[in-house]
Amino acid sequence: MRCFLAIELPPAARAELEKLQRSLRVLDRQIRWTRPGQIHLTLSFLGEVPDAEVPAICRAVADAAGGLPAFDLRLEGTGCFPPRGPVRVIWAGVRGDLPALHHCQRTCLAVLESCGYPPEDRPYHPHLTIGRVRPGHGGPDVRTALEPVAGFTGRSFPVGELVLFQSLLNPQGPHYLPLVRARLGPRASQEAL
Ligand code: 2AM
Repeated sequence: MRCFLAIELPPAARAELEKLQRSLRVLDRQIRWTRPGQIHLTLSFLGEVPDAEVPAICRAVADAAGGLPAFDLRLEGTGCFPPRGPVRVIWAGVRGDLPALHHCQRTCLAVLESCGYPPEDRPYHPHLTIGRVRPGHGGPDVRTALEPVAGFTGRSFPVGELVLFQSLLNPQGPHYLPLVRARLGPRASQEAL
């Protein structure tokens, strides 16, 4: 199954992103908006994982999470991928305790590597994909439309767990299914769903 490790957003942060998407309605024809309930902060994309290996990965992630502190983040800023040329993705950024986020992400990468899943060969840019450009619609007007929301900012929220997701690719778009939640902090426990 196709898997990735991520941080889920609390409902208030999802609501902030939904409001941001609504303020960008001028782009409705060009962008497929991510459903707010599906928006997440990816730490690592594992790709295809054989079913038999999932329990060991869940255990390794839960162990790693137990050694990491909880931390706070907030949504802030917007941007596009790639940084120049035709736009493919519109994202919201995060601020707050970024050193803790990067430490958490690096620790997870090391743990996943020890399970046989080496990291992707590109730097980590924490982001929340709020929309994907429909083919052929990523012209400079997309970047222009984002200018008024450059100052987008949300309220601080606690990050207390990591979630291993299965990504199901459907014709209507991807669906993300939580496989395991691993609490950050010394009393980490694993809750199989
Ligand atoms: P994205 O939102 O920037 O596309 C599930 O696909 C999650 O894993 C998404 O958050 C996606 O990031 C992320 N991801 C990272 N690398 C990926 C890859 N090579 N293929 C698909 N998704 C990837």
